[in-house]
Amino acid sequence: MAGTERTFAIIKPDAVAAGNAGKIISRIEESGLAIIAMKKMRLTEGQAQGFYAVHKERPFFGDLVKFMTEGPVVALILEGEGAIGRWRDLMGPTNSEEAPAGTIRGDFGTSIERNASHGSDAPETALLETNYFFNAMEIVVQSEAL
Ligand code: 3AN
Repeated sequence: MAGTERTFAIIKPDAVAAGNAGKIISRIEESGLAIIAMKKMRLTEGQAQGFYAVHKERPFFGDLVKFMTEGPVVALILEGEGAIGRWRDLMGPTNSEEAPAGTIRGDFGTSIERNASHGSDAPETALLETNYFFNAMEIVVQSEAL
């Protein structure tokens, strides 16, 4: 069992522009994952390049940065038992053309690039990505009585 985890999620520009952010947020809530931070923002080119730095040698890097900066995104931190895997299951496979109906990428994405959502792939990347987008004061810890 993975235990309580945090993961980092992005609702990408294609999904925000299509008016699907609310539907995706509903799916997160219905899944039982807690949204402990959330903000809408427009990434700069530098911010997108930094976020995807691991892909900088890949042929699709330039297009990916262009796509991620074409309009606003919604960034979130999700918390729950096994949150990293649960969020990746909700999203479905990377390529929206292969993602089954009922998954976020299957229902709201259109291609491998325009795939509606991002999710961290491991605890280390979840922490890195969370810290890249959010500071401690933006996180609302629901599990603690205030
Ligand atoms: P995931 O987001 O499912 O972990 P990664 O880490 O392999 O997928 O890829 C990061 C992002 O880069 C994907 N979300 C996708 O938008 C984009 N990407 C990956 N492979 C390609 C590709 N062959 N062509 C265009 N974009 C790609």
